[in-house]
Amino acid sequence: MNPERGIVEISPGAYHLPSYLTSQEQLQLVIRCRELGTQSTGFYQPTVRGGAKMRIEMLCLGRHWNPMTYSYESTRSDYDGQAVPPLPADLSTIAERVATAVGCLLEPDICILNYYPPNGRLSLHQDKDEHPETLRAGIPIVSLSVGNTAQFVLGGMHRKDQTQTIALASGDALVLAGPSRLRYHGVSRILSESGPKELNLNGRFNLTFRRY
Ligand code: MD3
Ligand code: FE
Repeated sequence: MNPERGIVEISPGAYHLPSYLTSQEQLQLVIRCRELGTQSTGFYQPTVRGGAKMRIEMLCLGRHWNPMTYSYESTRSDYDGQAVPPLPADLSTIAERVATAVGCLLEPDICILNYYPPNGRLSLHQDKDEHPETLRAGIPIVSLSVGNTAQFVLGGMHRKDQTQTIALASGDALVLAGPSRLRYHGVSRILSESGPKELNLNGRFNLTFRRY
C-alpha cells in the first residue's frame, strides 16, 4: 500500500482512502481480476428481478449474490448453476488491512467483483442482504477500485435523502462501517480515459469485501 496517503471521513463511518494502492498493486489487482474473470466461473451480466439487465458484469467469490432473489447462495442459480469459486486469501488480506487502517475489523468471506464498461452504472441501492447480525453490528464493507474513475453517489437511509458525489479513482479504497453501512449508494457514471494508462483497462473493476 502507499505510505500514509490519508483518510477522509466522508460521513460518519464512511472512510475514503485516496490512492491506497500503489501503481504496482493496481496493476497486480487488474491482472488478478482478469484471471478470475476469464475462468468458467467468470463474469456475467446479471438480470435483476423485474427483468432489467444490470449495466455491469459481476463475479462473486465465497458466496453468490443472486440478483433475482437478492440473497446469497452457494451456486450461481440465476445463471449457470456452477459452484461459487472461493475467496482467495491474497485478496481478503488486502481488505483486512484496509479495515484495520481505519480502526475497523473485517474478516471477509465474500467478495463481489464488478466490471464497469465505459457506459456502466449502478443504480441507487442498499446492501442489506448480509446476515442480520452482520448488519446490526455495522461490520464494514471494504471496496477497492481500479481503472477509470467512477462518480460514486452516497445518500442517506432513505432513497430520497440528499446525496453527495465522490470521485473514486484507481487505487482508492473505501470503508463503509457503522452508521454508513446501510446508506443508499450507487455509481452514476464512469469517466472515460481517466485511469492509469499502464493498466490498459477500458472501464473499471470494483471489489467489495463483505462478511455474510
Ligand atoms: C456505501 N459498488 O458493489 S463500492 C456494490 O463503486 C457497490 O462499484 C459501488 O455499491 C462501486 O454494491 C460502491 C463502495 C460501497 C460499498 C458498499 C456500501 C459503498 C457503500 C454500503 C453502504 C454505503
Ligand atoms: Fe452497494
